[in-house]
Amino acid sequence: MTTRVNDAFSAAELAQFASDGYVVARGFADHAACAALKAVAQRHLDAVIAPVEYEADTRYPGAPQSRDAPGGKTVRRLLQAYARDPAIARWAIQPGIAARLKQLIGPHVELSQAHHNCMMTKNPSYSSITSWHQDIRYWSFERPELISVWLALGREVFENGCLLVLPGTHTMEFKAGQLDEASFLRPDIESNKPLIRTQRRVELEVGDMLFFHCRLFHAAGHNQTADTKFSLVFTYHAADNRPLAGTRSASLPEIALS
Ligand SMILES: O=C(O)CCC(=O)C(=O)O
Repeated sequence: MTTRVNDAFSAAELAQFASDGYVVARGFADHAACAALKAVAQRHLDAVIAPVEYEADTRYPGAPQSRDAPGGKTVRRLLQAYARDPAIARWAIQPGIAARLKQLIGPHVELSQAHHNCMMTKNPSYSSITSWHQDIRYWSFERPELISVWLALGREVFENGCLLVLPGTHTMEFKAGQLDEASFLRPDIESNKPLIRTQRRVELEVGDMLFFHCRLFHAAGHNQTADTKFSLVFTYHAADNRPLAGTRSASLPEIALS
């Protein structure tokens, strides 16, 4: 697996993560590595290899009402990516990712198999909108300090539903009334509107990798292009930040990075 020679964030990149809650490692993976991972994903998508999440399962705005509705069985995520293929597993725990995560969360890093751990497959014909949310809302760890790493296997732009982020929200406090019953940020509330206007598009080229904090509010739109958008996403935490016993976060063994 070839990654860029400089396997560390610069001081400026670390400062950006601290203030904005995200940073992009541009050109992290070479095109051949991305093509190989995408070929695995395409094979699993074509054969609908379980476990998968269908568009209908998301219940997001614009999603088909049921698996039997038109487009209901469009695959939105190939789940359990780490266990799907040795090439994907090698990708997830490679030294270049470990080195950067150690800079961000400390010397001992683990991958959570319970969260993200998926290949996103945003389909051009049927893709729903993901509203503003923090990933931590359904995760249960001793500390809300996890980082997700999002690899673009193709170009990600507004038109195919790239991620949108609200910079700095990973350190802000929110009142219950600002969120709906599913903990999405309410766009209809006056006090949320200035914050939502601060949104930035995280547009990525093939091989770019986004690192983002689990408290960072983010969203994404439809894929309005002709091609499926493939993104490989894993979540990591410090080894001393344990998943809480009995919760979904503790349902699968952690994978230690060396
Ligand atoms: O629709 C997307 O690509 C965004 C997915 C996302 O935000 C998530 O899974 O947390």
